[in-house]
Amino acid sequence: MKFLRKKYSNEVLIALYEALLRPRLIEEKMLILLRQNKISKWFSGIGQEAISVGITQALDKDEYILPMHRNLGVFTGRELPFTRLFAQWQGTSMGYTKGRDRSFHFGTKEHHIVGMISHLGPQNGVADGIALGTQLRSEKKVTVVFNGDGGTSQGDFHEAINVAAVWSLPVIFVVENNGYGLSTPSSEQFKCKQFIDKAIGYGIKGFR
Ligand SMILES: Cc1ncc(C[n+]2csc(CCOP(=O)(O)OP(=O)(O)O)c2C)c(N)n1
Repeated sequence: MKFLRKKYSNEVLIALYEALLRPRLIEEKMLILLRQNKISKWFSGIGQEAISVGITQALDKDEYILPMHRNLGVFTGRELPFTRLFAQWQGTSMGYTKGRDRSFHFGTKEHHIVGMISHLGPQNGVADGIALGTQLRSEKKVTVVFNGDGGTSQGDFHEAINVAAVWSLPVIFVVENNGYGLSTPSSEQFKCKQFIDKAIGYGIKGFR
């Protein structure tokens, strides 16, 4: 097999590989615990982890990330202590939401992660707000907000990108297209060929 190593050293490549492997191993364990009825829910990001991991590794540690329910690589990338992470998923008082939730609806200012808003689209507007703050303080920081392909069908997604474009806010809107909005196939969710085509309409850059 031929790998495209680019300019990266062995150390960097191994560190990236380990960063990729960590969420995968946790997820495999969580899926077993789910089948054993030891945890009550889990949204798998298996196969998508390079997106969370790559983005988190590329950012500075104090740049805000607004992840979704399949972005475990953001949490492991920011090195949240495992004891608290697992307590969160088990819904115990040591978790980030102190037992009020057992999922990914949590954040930690210490690690510059804003907890996902369950209604999906509205978190794009929060990203705009964070980015506006950095812009007003003349900080050279970027804010990254994750979306699933299904979540992009919400009006908030459109409004937030439009505002970010008009105000030139330093936000990266990530769309992870895994072919389904939970269980609704893409064909029932959107008609565009690819999401970056929408960027043209907003007047922003789009990369695939
Ligand atoms: C307004 C609203 N409707 C429904 C839900 C339930 N829900 C949570 S995740 C999700 C799927 C979203 O699909 P997508 O954005 O493609 O993400 P995926 O889970 O497929 O990665 C749904 C419908 C919700 N959280 N909020």
